[in-house]
Formats: sequence, C-alpha cells, structure tokens
Amino acid sequence: MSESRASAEVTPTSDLLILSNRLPATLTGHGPEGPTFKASAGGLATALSGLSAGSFLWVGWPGAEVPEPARPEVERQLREDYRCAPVYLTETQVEHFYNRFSNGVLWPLFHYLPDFTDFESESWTHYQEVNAIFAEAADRHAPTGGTVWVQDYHLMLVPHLLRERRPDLKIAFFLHIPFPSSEVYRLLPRRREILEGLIGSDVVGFHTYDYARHFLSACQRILGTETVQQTVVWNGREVRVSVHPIGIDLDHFDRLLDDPEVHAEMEDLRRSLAGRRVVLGIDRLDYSKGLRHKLRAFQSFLENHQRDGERVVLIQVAVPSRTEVEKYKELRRQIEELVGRINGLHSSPVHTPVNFLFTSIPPARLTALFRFADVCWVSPIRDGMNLVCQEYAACQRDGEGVLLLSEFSGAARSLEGALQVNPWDREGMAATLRRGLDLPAEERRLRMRRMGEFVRRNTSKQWARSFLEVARRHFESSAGMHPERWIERNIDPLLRSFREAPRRWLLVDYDGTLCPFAETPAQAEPSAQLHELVGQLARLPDTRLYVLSGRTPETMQRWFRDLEVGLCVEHGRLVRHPGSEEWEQLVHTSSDWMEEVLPTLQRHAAMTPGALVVRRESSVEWHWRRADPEFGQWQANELALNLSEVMANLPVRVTHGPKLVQIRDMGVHKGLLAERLAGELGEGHFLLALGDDESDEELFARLPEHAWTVRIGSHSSHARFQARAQPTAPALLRHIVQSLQPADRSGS
Ligand code: GDG
Repeated sequence: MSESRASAEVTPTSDLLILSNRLPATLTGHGPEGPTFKASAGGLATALSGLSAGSFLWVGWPGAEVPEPARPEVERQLREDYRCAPVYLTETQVEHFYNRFSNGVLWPLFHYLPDFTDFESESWTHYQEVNAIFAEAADRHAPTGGTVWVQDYHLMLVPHLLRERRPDLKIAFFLHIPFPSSEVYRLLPRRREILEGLIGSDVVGFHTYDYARHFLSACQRILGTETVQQTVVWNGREVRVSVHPIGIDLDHFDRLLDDPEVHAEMEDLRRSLAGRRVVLGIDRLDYSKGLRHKLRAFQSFLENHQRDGERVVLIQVAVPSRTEVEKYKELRRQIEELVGRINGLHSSPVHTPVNFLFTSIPPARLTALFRFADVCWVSPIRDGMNLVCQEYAACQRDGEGVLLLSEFSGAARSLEGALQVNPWDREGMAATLRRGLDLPAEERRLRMRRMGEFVRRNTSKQWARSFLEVARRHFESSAGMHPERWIERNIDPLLRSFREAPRRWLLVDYDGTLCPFAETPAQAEPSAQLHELVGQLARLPDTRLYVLSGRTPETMQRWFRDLEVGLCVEHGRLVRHPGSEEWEQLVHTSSDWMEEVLPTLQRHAAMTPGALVVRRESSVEWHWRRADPEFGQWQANELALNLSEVMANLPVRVTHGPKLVQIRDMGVHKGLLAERLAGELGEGHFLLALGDDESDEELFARLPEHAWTVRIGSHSSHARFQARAQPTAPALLRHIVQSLQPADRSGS
C-alpha cells in the first residue's frame, strides 16, 4: 500500500473530483492500529488506477459500514494514503441501491438480460436517495468551477442532481458497461428519469460508438431531444457524447513482467503444465461473462476437435463477485456442475481438462498465467469493454499467444488481431479454439503485434486524458461553462441599471423564452399568470415592452389585445408599437419563391407520418414534432439536402429550429426591430433582449454593445449573457417588476 501513498499536494480543493460507487481502497476491518484497507478489485478500479499521477480527489463508498466513532480515522487514512474521501452508506442502502437496483436491474438490463431484472419501487427509492447522497458529497468537496467526473451505472442520477445544486461545476460522466439498444433500454420502468439524470452532464462518454449511438437514440425517442452531430440538445443545453475505449495500466504489467516473482511463477507453471496446451480464462463470476457458454463450447472441443494424444487444459479463474446475490450463487452452482460433468467425462488419471479456480489470484500469478497461456479465451455474452483481453495482449512479449474474443465485448471493436467468436455458437467457438491452437507462428505474431500496438497506444492514462480533454474543450466552447456570463449571477447590476435608466426597452421573444414549448403551437397560449406578468411589464413607467415572435399578427393580437405591449411578428416583418393599433411593415418582401419550395416540402411531409407544412406570410415551415423522432430528424436532414438544390438562386435561408425546418426570406429577421428602434434609443437607455434560438441572434447582433442581451441555453451566441433554462426569463422579468415596487427598492 505504501507505493500508493499520495503526495500532500492533493487536497479536497483539487480541481478534479472522481466520483464512483466504490473507492479504489476497500475497508477490510478495524484493528488495534486503526482501520485496514485493501485495493479494490474489478475493471473500474483497475482502469482508474493508472491515473494516480494526476491531482484529484476520489469520492466514493469504502465498501463497508463505518461506525460513527471510527469515521475521523478512516477519513484521515483515506485522505492521506489514497487521496480519497468516503461516502457512508447503511447496510439497507447498500442492499437496495447496490445489490437490488444497480446490480439487480441496471446491470442485467444493460447487458441485454431483461428476464434477469427484478424492479422494485423500494430499491428505486433507495437508488434515488443514494444518488442524492453522492451528489451532496460531490457538492461538499468540489471547488468552485471544478470538474466532477462521475463513473458508471450506479450513479446515473448524480449529474442532474449535482447540476441543480452546483451550476458552476463542469460535470462529466462515463459509462463502463454497454448502453443497450433503445428497444431494450425502454423496458426500464424509470427510463426517463435515468436519461434526465445522465444528461445533467456536460459530457457523457462510452467505450464504443454503438453504445453512444444507442444512447442518442434513447434520448431522442424517450425524451424527445434533438441530436446535432455528437451533441444532445435538451432544455437549451448541449450535452456532448463522446467515444473513448478504455485501456489498461500498461506500466503495471511491464513492471510485473520483469519481476523475479513472476519469473518464478512461470517456472512453476512450466513444470506443472509440461506437455499441455494451455487455454486461459479470467472472468469475474458474472452471467454476462458467458462462462457457461464457454464451458459448453469447451466440452464440444474435447468431443469433436481435440487430437489424439493432445492434452489441452482450460484454466478458468472465476473471481468471486456479488456473492451474496442469489442469481450469482445459482450461477456458481451451475458452473461447478458443468465443470464436474466435463471433468467426469474427459479426465484421465494423468490429465484433468478443466482447472476451475473460484478465487481471486495475486497479480504476479495472474501475469505469469497471461504470459504462459497459449490461448486466452474471453467470450462474454456482453461486456462494456473487457480489460482481461488487453492485459493478455500486453503480457505476450514474444507474440506467441492467441486471443479468442467475443464479438459482443466492446474490446472486439479495438482488438482486430483477435479471433472473434460468437458465444452463442457453441460449435463455432469450439472450431475457433481449434483454429487458434493451430494458427501458424507467423500469423500469431502478426495478430498479436496489431493488438499490442493498440494496447500500448491506448492505455488507461491515455483514455482518461483524452476523455478529460474532450470534456475540457466542450466546457470551453460551451458558453454554459462561463459563470460570469450567467444572467442569474448578474441580476443585481441588471436591476440597478434598469432602475437608474431614464428610459427602458424590453425586447422579449415569446416561444421558448416567455413561454415554454408545448406539444403543439396552439397549446403555448399564455397562461393567466404570464398574461398578468406581460401586463405588469407593459405598465411600468418609462418602459416599452415588445414581444417578438414568428407567429402571425392575428394570434399575437388575440393574446395581447388588451395590453399596451409592442408586438413584432412573423420574425420581424411586421411591428405594432405599444399603444398603437396599426401594423407597420418593416421590410417589403415578395413571396414568389414559396411556390418553388413548397412542392419539395409537401412531398417530404407526405413521406413522413406526423410531419406537416405551415405557410406563413414570409416563411414556410416543415414541422416534425409529431413524427417519429429519429425518422423525423432523418427526413429533416434529407429535406435540407434537397432544398439546397431547389434554393440555389432564391433569396431565402434555411434554419433548423426545435423540430422544424424553416425557409425564410433573407431580408426578414428580428434584427429589423433593432434597426427600426435605433433612432429612438438615447444615451443611457436601458435595453434588455431575451431570446432562445437562432432567430434571436439577428436581434442580439444589431443592438448596441451596452444592451443586456440574454440567450437561453449554452449555445454560442452574440448575446452577452446566457440563462440556463427557459423559466429564468419570466423569473427575471418578475424581478424587474418587483424592483420598482417600493418595498423591494433595496434590490433583490
Ligand atoms: C467493468 C465492465 C469494462 C480479474 N480477476 C483477477 C483480477 N482481475 C482483474 C482483471 C481486470 C479486471 O479485474 C476485470 O476487468 P474487466 O474489464 O474484464 O471486467 P469488469 O470487472 O466487469 O469491468 C468492463 C471495465 O468495467 C472498465 O471499464 O472493461 O466491460 O464490465 O483488470 O485483470 N486481478 C487479480 N486477480 C484476479 O484474480 N489481481
């Protein structure tokens, strides 16, 4: 343990915080000298162990219940020896959150075994509760503006919970297991909540493109999010989805391979396994690892493919895992029975074909086995990535070994040199094992070299660095990560400048800003409360309010007829100033071009159930809100491609809004209102513009520099400020109303 002693530089104020269910150190007991720890087992602990050079704090559960009086000492040791901080959980919480929900529902479902899931609302409640505990711990330890990297399926609600508590944080999430096809994912009773939890992150990472693709698809289908390239757009935020296959801690194996202890182990193996071909399996005893499939295939091999006089031994290490869970106990029984049957049928007085070890083995022996085995057989029925196969490749210094690898592991996407197997094809696997044992030396070396290159290039350190680098770039490029630009943090100066100005102008977009989006445009009618707010704003002294919209004059007039509010409609084509009944045309346009584009739009609508075409005065729109989310998006892209040909010489532009494609006259935009009002704006006037989409950018761009321009969401924008979500806009306007009321004059 002494080599992992941390340098004192890492304190709870480190910029990076890693949050995972288990800490890399497990509490094993309390001796007279205080608590004792051992290194935690499993893929995640192995993967992140390579990160030790970085400066970060690791927050998680120490693997056991810690009585109150022992806590200060546990905390001290964890902090000083491992740079860790504990999260305390009770036995009941662990049982429900960890065993029943994380490992009893999420794990099997995400590994495509829905029949193994057992959803209970009580466990779900505990999952929520424990995720809240982790979010609270991250909140406590993370410094302002720091980065929190949340790991794995146990903590999928944390990103959202943490964002609510700490909007200043940069939040990244990595899923170490597969993200299943949306058809399987949607079986999950709490599918929506889990997705909402995840996309509270700024960046979500997966091992393979397939998992990322499934995740995007689930977001689109279940939440109705939009996907722009590798980004999910949701509630005005952009969540980057990224693919990073995890690697191993290569230095660890390089060191071990030169260790005399490993050489001694090798000698031992050479002696005891002389004359045998050795096939090695190292798996946690988990049903996802396909142990039964492997054993059955090995039985077929012994029956149909083993040559006379040949002695092939399968050394299968099955590391105990989740031993208290009934499904795992049952699996162990089944496997031991299978091993017994095979050995009973195929053993001789001098040879036992299956050597089954239900135990964890020390690193030196593991490395020696990796170095020694002729074949490593990794055939999970599903596996997020799988590190064992990479470790085998790293230990094959002479390149003599052969790897059999399941096509259902994430690693199959990266390790091209492996002989791929389908664990469900028993005969096929047996035949591939035969092929592997017979592979000519030259081909073995060639294949192993290709795998070795990947493993050397793509270490766990590299994985973490590249993921954090993508996250950093995303944090920098998304305005959402600059707290100084959040309007929520600038309310006081805004209100001050509002109160002190001799005259004030409020230019506020309607859909998505004043009012949240609704299922259909008609449902976004202002509520009584919103109508009241608009009225209050319109009545403020020395204040002129304009509501801007792409809607028709009729609709807006009907909604706000009784108020002295300015209306700017059809994206800036028409304006009605406060107190006036007249509509003024801000630009003269021709709609001749519409005849040319309408047939294309209508053709695409006819081919897309749920899509419809809306013709307005100076624009036409292709809406797909009610279409299948993925097919709708597909058809919208297709339409944009076709339109680019039709529109080549027309004075129009295409914009993509929320579930709509809009073709607009180039001369019509909301910036026309800014140009129209420019002459009336005087020295020291207060100017506030609020908007949520691309069409508001023309307005922001044309307002004077001192204007308070605010865009909702984290998109890059001409606006000086941003609001995190739509409700901020009416809330801000309420602050403005209150700021002039005598009781609140002291500020907010
Ligand atoms: C999850 C995902 C993903 C195993 N037995 C012994 C031992 N091990 C070590 C191996 C390897 C690790 O445990 C197992 O890692 P895997 O990746 O194979 O599997 P999971 O534990 O299921 O990990 C997986 C991983 O997270 C990382 O993202 O790859 O897909 O399921 O390092 O060597 N180590 C020692 N003795 C053993 O007996 N010392």
